Amino acid sequence: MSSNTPKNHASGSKSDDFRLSMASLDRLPPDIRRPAYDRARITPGIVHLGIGAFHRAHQAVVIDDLLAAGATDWGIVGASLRSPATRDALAPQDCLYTLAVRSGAGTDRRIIGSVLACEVASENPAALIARLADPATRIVSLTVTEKGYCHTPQTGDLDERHPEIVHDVQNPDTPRSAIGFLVAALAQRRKAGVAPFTVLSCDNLSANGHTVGRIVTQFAALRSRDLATWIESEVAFPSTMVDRIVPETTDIDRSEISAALGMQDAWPVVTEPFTQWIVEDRFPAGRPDFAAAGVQMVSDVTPFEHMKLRLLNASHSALAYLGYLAGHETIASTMTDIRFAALARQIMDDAAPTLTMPEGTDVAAYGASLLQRFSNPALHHRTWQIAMDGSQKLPQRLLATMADRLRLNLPIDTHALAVAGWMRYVTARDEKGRAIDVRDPLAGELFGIAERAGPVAERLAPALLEVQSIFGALGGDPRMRAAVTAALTKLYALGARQTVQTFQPG
Ligand code: CS2
Repeated sequence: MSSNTPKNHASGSKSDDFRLSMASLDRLPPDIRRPAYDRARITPGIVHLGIGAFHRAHQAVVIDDLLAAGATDWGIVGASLRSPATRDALAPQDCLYTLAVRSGAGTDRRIIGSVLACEVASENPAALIARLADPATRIVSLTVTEKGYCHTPQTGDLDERHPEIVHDVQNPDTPRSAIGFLVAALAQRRKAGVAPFTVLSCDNLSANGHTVGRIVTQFAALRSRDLATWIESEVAFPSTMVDRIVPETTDIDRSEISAALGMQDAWPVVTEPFTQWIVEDRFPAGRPDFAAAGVQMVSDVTPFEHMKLRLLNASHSALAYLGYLAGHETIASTMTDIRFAALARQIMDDAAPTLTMPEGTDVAAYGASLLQRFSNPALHHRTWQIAMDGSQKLPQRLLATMADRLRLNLPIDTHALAVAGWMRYVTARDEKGRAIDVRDPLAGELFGIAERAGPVAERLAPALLEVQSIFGALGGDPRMRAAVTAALTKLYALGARQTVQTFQPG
């Protein structure tokens, strides 16, 4: 993301003397925690694809905790698929960076040392494949966002017509997609008689392990049936539920953190105190003792993943679309309007009857804690950021709950309002007629539909509901059409703020 790219810091310039690095660690203020372990002795057991802010505030922190406790000697090699920005920011600082944990009570800053190197896949695909194929690599984890899986969100199947997949099938040794890299490396390991790595998806997809396993196998089958069969029987794809709110780092964050360090950090990450990671315990190639850092190891993550997607991410998306339309820049600002907070709570309450949780899970308490987290005034989490890629997010966040509620004969109007908010948003014009910068792989298609339908709910809602890759059969359900059209009609008539303020769930 260009807005997130730090300004270039030419190496050798004077400011590098004051740059965070191994050499400058002992000049940090004494209250800032730093890696208290010998980084030279760490081996690269984990390769992470998609080394963005989320990974660096979540999994990399878990590994840093384990290294500090002497519970592992595995570190992380991070790779960006395309952009050199993270590597360019982190390489001159020996991949060290600051984790700033912010709450109303203040900020806690700490230096993370678990990332050993950063690579850029597009610059040298063969080098990354070799790294993945290296027997030292035992886990390949991913945060490539929903769209990075090149699948059809509604069905969870590989999208064989996706341009990157088409490219990667034709050029298996110089892939572009994460899926292409995984399969290229697995094929090399198989050929060399090396046991496969475990694939660990850390994205907000439902059944993320199962889903990535299916996509990888389907892609491999386009190359060779034998390879697909080997992957199916030999490779473990444990599912995980990841949770930590990590807004994009801004230039203001960079300056504030660099000032506190007394030296420059080109790409710190900013987050909340809460963090959670629930992982299915299937790692035939071995793993660090994740539980020693508070990770919950379970045999089936599905119920927790559903709870998180349908409570946290669903209400996040609802707040993002409707909050943006109502003129709120951040989630915390949206939450200051008690009617928006009530809507978020209603989304969660409506999801609850669709969940089957292990005994002892307090869904209501979880929901209450989410409302608190969303209200954290110290996090500048933009509604625009969460609104991104709605076509990839809606199915698992909102639509699955709606389908379940319809099966249970329950009303769906709260979720319908959120979906209508998304529809209004993807027209790319806000309520004052200003352009919205819609970021979504389907933005062009959605905009075309909106242009043809015009700002008329009775035409726009059914037209968008016909997009199969998002809505599937649900889009054709008359109850769905009626509820979403009614909500969109209100949004056009009253605007988002008033619609939410007068909303009464059915
Ligand atoms: C957010 C998530 O950007 C989004 O779509 O809903 O990134 C959310 O902050 C995380 O899933 C929280 O764990």
